[in-house]
Amino acid sequence: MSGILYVLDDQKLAPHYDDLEAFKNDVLQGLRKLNKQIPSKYFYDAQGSALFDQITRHPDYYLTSCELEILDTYKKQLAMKVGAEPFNLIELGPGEGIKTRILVEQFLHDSLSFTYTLIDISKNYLEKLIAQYNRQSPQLELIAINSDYFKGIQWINTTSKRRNMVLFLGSSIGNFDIATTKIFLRHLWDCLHAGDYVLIGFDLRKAIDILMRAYNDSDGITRDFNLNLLQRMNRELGANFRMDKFSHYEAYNVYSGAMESHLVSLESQIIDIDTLASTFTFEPFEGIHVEYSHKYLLTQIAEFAYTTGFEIVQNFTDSQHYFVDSLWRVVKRT
Ligand code: AVJ
Repeated sequence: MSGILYVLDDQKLAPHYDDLEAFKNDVLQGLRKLNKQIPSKYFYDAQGSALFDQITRHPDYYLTSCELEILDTYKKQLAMKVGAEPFNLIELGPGEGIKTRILVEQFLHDSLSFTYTLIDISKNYLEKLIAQYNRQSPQLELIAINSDYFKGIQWINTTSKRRNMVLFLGSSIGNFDIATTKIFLRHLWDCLHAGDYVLIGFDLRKAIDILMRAYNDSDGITRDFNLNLLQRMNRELGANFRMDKFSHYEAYNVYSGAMESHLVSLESQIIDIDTLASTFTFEPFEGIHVEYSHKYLLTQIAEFAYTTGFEIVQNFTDSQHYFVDSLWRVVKRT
Protein backbone atom coordinates (compact mmCIF):
# COMPACT_ATOMS: atom_id res chain seq x y z
CA MET A 1 0.00 0.00 0.00
CA SER A 2 1.29 3.49 -0.70
CA GLY A 3 1.18 6.34 1.79
CA ILE A 4 -1.65 8.84 1.89
CA LEU A 5 -0.18 12.32 1.76
CA TYR A 6 -1.96 15.61 2.10
CA VAL A 7 -0.70 19.11 2.51
CA LEU A 8 -3.49 21.19 3.97
CA ASP A 9 -2.37 24.62 3.04
CA ASP A 10 -2.86 27.37 5.56
CA GLN A 11 -4.34 29.61 2.89
CA LYS A 12 -7.08 27.06 2.33
CA LEU A 13 -7.75 26.64 6.05
CA ALA A 14 -7.94 30.38 6.64
CA PRO A 15 -8.00 32.26 3.37
CA HIS A 16 -7.74 35.71 4.93
CA TYR A 17 -4.66 34.97 6.91
CA ASP A 18 -1.44 36.30 5.46
CA ASP A 19 1.94 35.37 6.93
CA LEU A 20 3.68 38.49 5.72
CA GLU A 21 0.98 40.76 7.11
CA ALA A 22 1.22 39.03 10.47
CA PHE A 23 5.02 39.45 10.48
CA LYS A 24 4.70 43.13 9.60
CA ASN A 25 2.13 43.74 12.33
CA ASP A 26 4.11 41.94 14.99
CA VAL A 27 7.32 43.77 14.08
CA LEU A 28 5.58 47.14 14.01
CA GLN A 29 3.90 46.58 17.36
CA GLY A 30 6.94 44.97 18.92
CA LEU A 31 9.46 47.63 17.94
CA ARG A 32 7.12 50.43 19.04
CA LYS A 33 7.08 49.12 22.60
CA LEU A 34 9.13 50.78 25.27
CA ASN A 35 10.80 47.41 25.78
CA LYS A 36 11.23 46.29 22.20
CA GLN A 37 10.37 42.67 21.42
CA ILE A 38 9.67 40.35 18.50
CA PRO A 39 7.99 36.93 18.94
CA SER A 40 10.37 33.99 18.61
CA LYS A 41 8.15 32.18 16.11
CA TYR A 42 9.63 34.44 13.42
CA PHE A 43 13.03 32.76 13.76
CA TYR A 44 11.99 29.93 11.49
CA ASP A 45 12.30 31.06 7.89
CA ALA A 46 14.41 28.81 5.62
CA GLN A 47 17.73 30.17 6.94
CA GLY A 48 16.56 30.17 10.56
CA SER A 49 15.27 26.62 10.31
CA ALA A 50 18.59 25.44 8.86
CA LEU A 51 20.46 27.14 11.72
CA PHE A 52 18.08 25.63 14.27
CA ASP A 53 18.75 22.17 12.80
CA GLN A 54 22.46 22.79 13.38
CA ILE A 55 21.80 23.87 16.95
CA THR A 56 19.99 20.60 17.68
CA ARG A 57 23.10 18.69 16.56
CA HIS A 58 25.48 20.79 18.62
CA PRO A 59 26.89 19.10 21.74
CA ASP A 60 26.29 22.28 23.81
CA TYR A 61 22.56 22.07 23.08
CA TYR A 62 21.87 19.09 25.36
CA LEU A 63 18.07 19.15 24.94
CA THR A 64 17.87 17.11 21.73
CA SER A 65 20.14 14.27 22.81
CA CYS A 66 18.33 14.00 26.14
CA GLU A 67 14.98 13.66 24.45
CA LEU A 68 16.31 11.17 21.91
CA GLU A 69 17.50 9.05 24.83
CA ILE A 70 14.08 9.26 26.50
CA LEU A 71 12.13 8.29 23.39
CA ASP A 72 14.47 5.46 22.56
CA THR A 73 14.32 4.09 26.11
CA TYR A 74 10.54 4.28 26.45
CA LYS A 75 9.25 3.78 22.90
CA LYS A 76 7.98 0.24 23.61
CA GLN A 77 6.17 1.37 26.76
CA LEU A 78 4.59 4.23 24.85
CA ALA A 79 3.46 1.87 22.09
CA MET A 80 1.81 -0.38 24.68
CA LYS A 81 0.10 2.50 26.46
CA VAL A 82 -1.49 4.12 23.42
CA GLY A 83 -1.61 1.41 20.79
CA ALA A 84 -4.50 -0.81 21.91
CA GLU A 85 -6.97 0.84 19.47
CA PRO A 86 -6.48 2.79 16.22
CA PHE A 87 -5.32 6.32 16.96
CA ASN A 88 -4.15 9.64 15.51
CA LEU A 89 -0.57 10.56 16.27
CA ILE A 90 -0.60 14.35 16.05
CA GLU A 91 2.63 16.28 16.25
CA LEU A 92 2.90 20.03 16.83
CA GLY A 93 6.08 21.41 15.27
CA PRO A 94 7.93 18.26 14.19
CA GLY A 95 10.99 20.16 12.92
CA GLU A 96 13.20 17.65 11.16
CA GLY A 97 11.19 14.85 12.73
CA ILE A 98 14.19 12.85 13.92
CA LYS A 99 12.80 12.33 17.42
CA THR A 100 9.34 11.27 16.34
CA ARG A 101 10.76 8.88 13.77
CA ILE A 102 11.86 6.76 16.74
CA LEU A 103 8.24 6.42 17.84
CA VAL A 104 6.83 6.03 14.33
CA GLU A 105 9.25 3.20 13.58
CA GLN A 106 8.37 1.46 16.83
CA PHE A 107 4.64 1.86 16.16
CA LEU A 108 5.00 0.49 12.63
CA HIS A 109 7.14 -2.36 13.92
CA ASP A 110 4.42 -3.22 16.44
CA SER A 111 1.81 -3.03 13.62
CA LEU A 112 -0.21 -0.37 15.43
CA SER A 113 -3.01 1.24 13.47
CA PHE A 114 -2.44 5.00 13.33
CA THR A 115 -2.30 8.12 11.20
CA TYR A 116 0.59 10.54 11.69
CA THR A 117 -0.57 14.17 11.42
CA LEU A 118 2.04 16.94 11.39
CA ILE A 119 1.37 20.60 12.10
CA ASP A 120 4.11 23.13 11.42
CA ILE A 121 4.38 26.80 10.44
CA SER A 122 7.42 25.90 8.35
CA LYS A 123 6.48 24.42 4.99
CA ASN A 124 10.15 23.48 4.47
CA TYR A 125 10.04 20.96 7.26
CA LEU A 126 6.73 19.46 6.15
CA GLU A 127 7.76 18.99 2.55
CA LYS A 128 11.02 17.31 3.54
CA LEU A 129 9.24 15.02 6.00
CA ILE A 130 6.59 14.01 3.49
CA ALA A 131 9.23 13.17 0.89
CA GLN A 132 11.29 11.18 3.43
CA TYR A 133 8.42 9.16 4.85
CA ASN A 134 6.99 8.53 1.41
CA ARG A 135 10.32 7.02 0.39
CA GLN A 136 11.14 5.15 3.57
CA SER A 137 7.77 4.15 5.03
CA PRO A 138 5.22 4.14 2.20
CA GLN A 139 2.76 2.20 4.36
CA LEU A 140 2.50 5.13 6.80
CA GLU A 141 -0.63 7.30 6.62
CA LEU A 142 0.61 10.87 6.79
CA ILE A 143 -1.20 14.21 6.90
CA ALA A 144 0.69 17.50 6.93
CA ILE A 145 -0.90 20.78 7.95
CA ASN A 146 0.94 23.98 7.21
CA SER A 147 -0.37 26.38 9.86
CA ASP A 148 0.34 27.62 13.35
CA TYR A 149 -0.47 25.28 16.23
CA PHE A 150 -3.71 26.89 17.28
CA LYS A 151 -5.28 26.72 13.84
CA GLY A 152 -3.92 23.23 13.39
CA ILE A 153 -5.41 22.16 16.70
CA GLN A 154 -8.76 23.58 15.64
CA TRP A 155 -8.47 21.41 12.55
CA ILE A 156 -8.06 18.38 14.84
CA ASN A 157 -11.68 18.89 15.85
CA THR A 158 -12.77 18.10 12.33
CA THR A 159 -10.80 14.84 12.10
CA SER A 160 -11.86 11.33 13.07
CA LYS A 161 -13.32 10.14 16.35
CA ARG A 162 -10.31 7.95 17.01
CA ARG A 163 -8.19 8.34 20.10
CA ASN A 164 -5.61 11.10 19.75
CA MET A 165 -2.05 11.20 20.94
CA VAL A 166 -0.63 14.70 20.65
CA LEU A 167 3.14 15.17 20.68
CA PHE A 168 4.60 18.53 21.63
CA LEU A 169 8.28 17.74 21.94
CA GLY A 170 11.54 19.62 22.25
CA SER A 171 10.41 21.99 25.02
CA SER A 172 8.76 24.15 22.37
CA ILE A 173 6.26 24.97 25.09
CA GLY A 174 9.10 26.86 26.76
CA ASN A 175 8.69 29.73 24.29
CA PHE A 176 5.30 30.63 25.79
CA ASP A 177 5.04 32.70 28.93
CA ILE A 178 3.30 30.97 31.84
CA ALA A 179 -0.13 32.53 31.27
CA THR A 180 -0.05 31.64 27.56
CA THR A 181 1.09 28.12 28.44
CA LYS A 182 -2.04 27.56 30.49
CA ILE A 183 -4.28 29.05 27.81
CA PHE A 184 -2.57 26.85 25.22
CA LEU A 185 -2.97 23.70 27.32
CA ARG A 186 -6.62 24.43 28.07
CA HIS A 187 -7.24 25.08 24.39
CA LEU A 188 -5.61 21.75 23.61
CA TRP A 189 -7.81 20.06 26.25
CA ASP A 190 -10.87 21.64 24.64
CA CYS A 191 -9.97 20.11 21.28
CA LEU A 192 -9.49 16.62 22.71
CA HIS A 193 -11.71 13.86 24.09
CA ALA A 194 -11.60 12.10 27.46
CA GLY A 195 -8.86 9.47 27.40
CA ASP A 196 -6.77 11.17 24.68
CA TYR A 197 -3.06 11.43 25.39
CA VAL A 198 -0.54 14.22 25.10
CA LEU A 199 3.22 13.81 25.40
CA ILE A 200 4.92 17.12 26.17
CA GLY A 201 8.64 17.82 26.39
CA PHE A 202 9.75 20.06 29.25
CA ASP A 203 13.33 21.14 29.80
CA LEU A 204 14.06 20.95 33.52
CA ARG A 205 15.89 23.46 35.71
CA LYS A 206 19.56 22.68 36.04
CA ALA A 207 22.97 24.21 36.68
CA ILE A 208 22.97 27.65 35.11
CA ASP A 209 26.31 27.23 33.32
CA ILE A 210 24.84 24.28 31.40
CA LEU A 211 21.89 26.45 30.35
CA MET A 212 24.14 29.34 29.34
CA ARG A 213 26.25 27.06 27.16
CA ALA A 214 23.19 25.60 25.44
CA TYR A 215 22.02 29.07 24.40
CA ASN A 216 25.44 30.49 23.64
CA ASP A 217 27.17 27.60 21.90
CA SER A 218 30.90 27.62 21.32
CA ASP A 219 30.52 27.80 17.54
CA GLY A 220 28.25 30.84 17.49
CA ILE A 221 25.39 29.05 15.76
CA THR A 222 22.87 30.32 18.32
CA ARG A 223 24.19 33.85 17.78
CA ASP A 224 23.66 33.50 14.01
CA PHE A 225 20.21 32.00 14.64
CA ASN A 226 19.23 35.07 16.66
CA LEU A 227 20.80 37.58 14.26
CA ASN A 228 19.00 35.91 11.37
CA LEU A 229 15.84 37.55 12.67
CA LEU A 230 17.35 40.91 11.73
CA GLN A 231 18.34 39.55 8.33
CA ARG A 232 14.85 38.21 7.83
CA MET A 233 13.46 41.70 8.46
CA ASN A 234 15.97 43.04 5.93
CA ARG A 235 14.91 40.45 3.35
CA GLU A 236 11.16 40.44 3.86
CA LEU A 237 10.36 43.88 5.22
CA GLY A 238 13.05 45.99 3.55
CA ALA A 239 14.79 46.86 6.82
CA ASN A 240 18.39 48.03 7.02
CA PHE A 241 19.70 46.30 10.14
CA ARG A 242 23.47 45.78 10.16
CA MET A 243 24.68 42.60 11.78
CA ASP A 244 27.86 44.24 13.08
CA LYS A 245 25.80 46.79 14.99
CA PHE A 246 23.92 44.26 17.11
CA SER A 247 25.08 41.52 19.43
CA HIS A 248 23.31 38.49 20.77
CA TYR A 249 22.96 38.29 24.55
CA GLU A 250 21.52 35.47 26.67
CA ALA A 251 20.42 35.84 30.26
CA TYR A 252 18.90 33.41 32.74
CA ASN A 253 16.13 34.64 34.99
CA VAL A 254 16.35 32.51 38.13
CA TYR A 255 12.97 33.64 39.39
CA SER A 256 10.93 32.78 36.29
CA GLY A 257 13.25 29.95 35.22
CA ALA A 258 13.62 31.33 31.71
CA MET A 259 16.58 31.66 29.42
CA GLU A 260 15.92 34.93 27.63
CA SER A 261 17.48 35.95 24.30
CA HIS A 262 18.11 39.53 23.31
CA LEU A 263 19.56 41.40 20.37
CA VAL A 264 21.42 44.41 21.71
CA SER A 265 22.12 47.58 19.75
CA LEU A 266 25.83 48.41 20.07
CA GLU A 267 25.41 52.11 19.31
CA SER A 268 22.89 54.85 18.79
CA GLN A 269 21.19 54.15 15.46
CA ILE A 270 18.07 54.66 13.41
CA ILE A 271 16.62 51.71 11.50
CA ASP A 272 14.37 52.17 8.47
CA ILE A 273 11.81 49.53 7.61
CA ASP A 274 10.51 50.32 4.13
CA THR A 275 7.40 48.19 3.99
CA LEU A 276 6.28 49.56 7.36
CA ALA A 277 7.07 53.12 6.23
CA SER A 278 8.58 53.56 9.69
CA THR A 279 11.83 54.29 11.44
CA PHE A 280 12.89 52.98 14.82
CA THR A 281 15.52 54.56 17.03
CA PHE A 282 17.86 52.54 19.19
CA GLU A 283 19.91 53.97 22.01
CA PRO A 284 23.26 52.37 22.81
CA PHE A 285 22.69 48.99 24.51
CA GLU A 286 18.98 49.07 23.98
CA GLY A 287 17.75 45.54 23.34
CA ILE A 288 15.10 43.62 21.46
CA HIS A 289 13.73 40.70 23.46
CA VAL A 290 13.43 37.79 21.03
CA GLU A 291 12.88 34.58 22.98
CA TYR A 292 11.91 32.94 26.24
CA SER A 293 13.00 29.34 26.79
CA HIS A 294 11.44 28.32 30.08
CA LYS A 295 13.00 25.66 32.28
CA TYR A 296 10.63 23.82 34.60
CA LEU A 297 10.25 22.37 38.06
CA LEU A 298 8.39 19.04 38.30
CA THR A 299 5.88 20.68 40.65
CA GLN A 300 5.21 23.30 37.99
CA ILE A 301 4.59 20.61 35.37
CA ALA A 302 2.16 18.85 37.70
CA GLU A 303 0.37 22.13 38.34
CA PHE A 304 0.03 22.80 34.59
CA ALA A 305 -1.53 19.36 34.11
CA TYR A 306 -4.03 19.54 36.96
CA THR A 307 -5.14 23.11 36.40
CA THR A 308 -5.82 22.55 32.71
CA GLY A 309 -7.70 19.23 32.90
CA PHE A 310 -5.11 16.50 32.50
CA GLU A 311 -3.78 13.73 34.71
CA ILE A 312 -0.13 12.77 34.55
CA VAL A 313 0.24 9.15 33.44
CA GLN A 314 4.02 9.05 33.65
CA ASN A 315 7.07 11.31 33.53
CA PHE A 316 9.79 9.87 31.32
CA THR A 317 13.20 11.34 32.01
CA ASP A 318 16.77 10.90 30.73
CA SER A 319 19.58 9.43 32.81
CA GLN A 320 20.87 12.91 33.77
CA HIS A 321 17.39 14.20 34.70
CA TYR A 322 17.83 17.20 32.41
CA PHE A 323 14.61 16.78 30.46
CA VAL A 324 11.22 15.14 30.79
CA ASP A 325 8.66 13.90 28.32
CA SER A 326 5.49 14.00 30.38
CA LEU A 327 2.63 11.72 29.29
CA TRP A 328 -0.78 13.16 30.19
CA ARG A 329 -4.32 11.89 29.75
CA VAL A 330 -7.35 14.11 29.17
CA VAL A 331 -9.85 14.01 32.04
CA LYS A 332 -13.44 15.06 31.30
CA ARG A 333 -16.38 14.59 33.64
CA THR A 334 -19.84 14.47 32.13
C1 AVJ B 1 12.76 25.05 19.71
C2 AVJ B 1 11.90 26.55 21.31
C3 AVJ B 1 12.74 24.45 21.99
O1 AVJ B 1 13.99 27.39 23.18
O2 AVJ B 1 15.43 25.78 23.30
C4 AVJ B 1 17.30 26.90 20.51
C5 AVJ B 1 14.74 27.17 20.31
N1 AVJ B 1 16.51 28.88 20.76
N2 AVJ B 1 18.32 27.74 20.75
C6 AVJ B 1 14.62 26.46 22.68
C7 AVJ B 1 16.16 27.64 20.51
C8 AVJ B 1 17.86 28.94 20.89
C9 AVJ B 1 14.34 26.07 21.23
N3 AVJ B 1 12.94 25.56 21.06
